[in-house]
Amino acid sequence: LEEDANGVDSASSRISFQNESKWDDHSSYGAKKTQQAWCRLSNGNWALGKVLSTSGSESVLSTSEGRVLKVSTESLLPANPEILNGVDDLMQLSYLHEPSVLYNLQYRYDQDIIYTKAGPVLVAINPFKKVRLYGNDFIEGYKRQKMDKPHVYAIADAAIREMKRDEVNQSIIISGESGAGKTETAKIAMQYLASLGGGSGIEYEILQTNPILEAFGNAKTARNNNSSRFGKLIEIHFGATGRISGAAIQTFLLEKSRVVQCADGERSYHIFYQLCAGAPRSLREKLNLRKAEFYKYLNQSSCRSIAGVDDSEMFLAVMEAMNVVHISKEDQDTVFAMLAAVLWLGNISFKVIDNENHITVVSDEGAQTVAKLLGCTFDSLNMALSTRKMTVRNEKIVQKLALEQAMDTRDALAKSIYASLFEWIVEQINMSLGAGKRRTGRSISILDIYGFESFTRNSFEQFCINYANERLQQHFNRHLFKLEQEEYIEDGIDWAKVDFEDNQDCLNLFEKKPLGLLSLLDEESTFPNATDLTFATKLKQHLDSNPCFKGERGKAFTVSHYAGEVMYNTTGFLEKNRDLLHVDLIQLLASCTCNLPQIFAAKMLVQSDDYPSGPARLSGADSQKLSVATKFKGQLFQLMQRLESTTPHFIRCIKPNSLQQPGIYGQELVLSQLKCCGVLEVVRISRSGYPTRMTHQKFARRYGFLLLESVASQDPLSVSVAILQQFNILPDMYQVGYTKLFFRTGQIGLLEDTRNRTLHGILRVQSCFRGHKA
Ligand code: AOV
Ligand code: MG
Repeated sequence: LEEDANGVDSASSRISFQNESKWDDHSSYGAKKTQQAWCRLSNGNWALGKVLSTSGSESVLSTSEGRVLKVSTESLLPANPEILNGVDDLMQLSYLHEPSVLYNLQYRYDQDIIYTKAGPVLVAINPFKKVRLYGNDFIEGYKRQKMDKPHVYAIADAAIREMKRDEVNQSIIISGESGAGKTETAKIAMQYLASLGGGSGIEYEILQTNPILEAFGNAKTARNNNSSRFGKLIEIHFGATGRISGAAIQTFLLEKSRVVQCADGERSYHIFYQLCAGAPRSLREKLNLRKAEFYKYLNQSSCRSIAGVDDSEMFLAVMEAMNVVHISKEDQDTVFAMLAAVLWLGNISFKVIDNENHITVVSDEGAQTVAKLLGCTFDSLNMALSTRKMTVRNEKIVQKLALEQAMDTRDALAKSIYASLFEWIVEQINMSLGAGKRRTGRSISILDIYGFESFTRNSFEQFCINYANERLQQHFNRHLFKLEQEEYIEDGIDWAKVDFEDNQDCLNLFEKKPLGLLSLLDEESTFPNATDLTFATKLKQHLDSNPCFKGERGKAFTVSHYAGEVMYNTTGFLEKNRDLLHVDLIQLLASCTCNLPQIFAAKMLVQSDDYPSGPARLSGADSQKLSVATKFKGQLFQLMQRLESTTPHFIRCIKPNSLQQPGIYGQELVLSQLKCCGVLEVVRISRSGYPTRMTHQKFARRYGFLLLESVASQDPLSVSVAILQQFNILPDMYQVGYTKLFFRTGQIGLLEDTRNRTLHGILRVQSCFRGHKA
């Protein structure tokens, strides 16, 4: 007999399943009826076993692996009957608690069934291998409603149906940690929507935006070989006939620091390696291209290839995709020239010319190639990288740069060219997709942002990424917990409130004015003498009492995010937030004969004029604009507003292991993800809740014509009640609110079916009539 580390300390005299009520307050399964129970092992995992005996606070359990354990009775949780193994929807579980949910998901995962419903939310567990769940047969199956198992296709299909039925725009919101499968899931959803077709190949164009954006915006990180380093919202537009009429893509904050540096074992953006590996001979010669390892920006990390990925093949795919979205061959060549210019910029070297560490650019192959690719002279490039024009007391002076400053200037130029190039490509894609056209129809948006990240070293990029995830989590909470429950209460129906982890405190930590992380960062960014250390100290001074904040030693601080604690290092925060490009560089770009640098420069000048004044403006710099954090916050607010006007469909991606390997299901890891996004609570709310609701008027209008007997009073409520009676909807299955009717899952389906059948019948009769007359 083994004694488990749980200890035996309860004085209960029966199997009390103490947690039962916490998870499951209206279960009809008595504890004693269940002989099977879950117990937590000392390693944190859960084991299923048969309760052999119980005496006092101790129970003896024989596990399915043949071990016999003595455990505290209190720690036992009742197991679901076998018939419920692997149910499609966690709502169907009789006992809803951590082990039963974990087990159900694992039971399915082991059979490559990676999708499971958690009430209204689709849970998707990353298989890290090809699973046979996609393609035309499946798409057709879901379209014809011959298939009904949980699937991304089912979510996309529901979005289409609801868009048509309610005439409301829809959104598919995909969240999860880095590497959980958001981007793949977004593509699967796009595939389904694209199958609706649109004519003139627009649906194919939409799909072909993926290889382009991934090449330019994704990179290998420690968490994910194909990690999105930007956020993306794609809005697919539908015309009156229900076919695709166009699309628009909005991107958020690209991580541009990666262009000039990345952690060891990580890579810069895929496109650089693809270009080096896959450019045809003529292009190689024109751009003076070398192998990836030749370039400093690419060889500072030891990693240059990704297992199972052929960069040169990918390059062909990207070129083909660019053709599809109507980027001309000429423009493509300019794009590649800009990429080569960025790579060669990294190889530029400096020569110290005096004892004050002032430098000049070495006129070697690197600098000469950059000048040629951008279309400027070596002298003007040298000037822009080695000096800075400044106005001091109304007098224009030229300051010589020291080595450090010059290197930063060179890197700033590389980053800015790349970020502008990314933006420009997105614009070209949008033009091709008809993003600017006036729309009359409806849309479905798919949101795929960078997932929550926590590395050993976290910087400004993780700070922004995790802030975005925090906002998204709130949107999720609002829709699945707050609004849901408020609606019940407002409409006066019986409701026992369900608690959930609100992340408002953490958002306040970021957003509060004047004493929040973002405000303090902006304030510090305006002081010319501020450093990353003064910033860290300031945070500690003002925020230490905030429960979500913890000051750390030196330049670090910790934030308690909904998904866990992350320690940030403030090194580089101020500079990245200011993101200044000195006028010298903008002028250099403007003077280039190559058209892309000119376009980039023009845009930067417009942007700096965009915000002529205002509190957010950063002073002390030559080029004035909003800080990165403030701009990002604004973008996120806009995004949230846009999403608020849509009906959301949520997909939660789960990463079953951190090795990016198939077949490994880490209970602890899965559980922490389920917990932090409140999956269990969502299921609880849905199970006891009423997910379908309709106003009395709408209900009466929609189904009133199905009534077999006329109703004495024609007011919507009476008509509604008559319909409910005629269709024998059980009283348990609905509640009548002041303004709306609330239904449990599945109840409205019967009514919809009858309505559709009846309408079809009427249409057939009508067309018969017409045929007869003709
Ligand atoms: P992410 O978008 O959530 O991470 P991805 O969608 O890039 O994660 O998924 C990571 C990897 O998991 C992919 O490259 C695939 O190899 C694999 N994968 C994910 N979903 C599937 C699926 N349905 N079928 C097969 N393989 C899959 V990040 O962008 O890092 O937050 O920021
Ligand atoms: Mg991604």
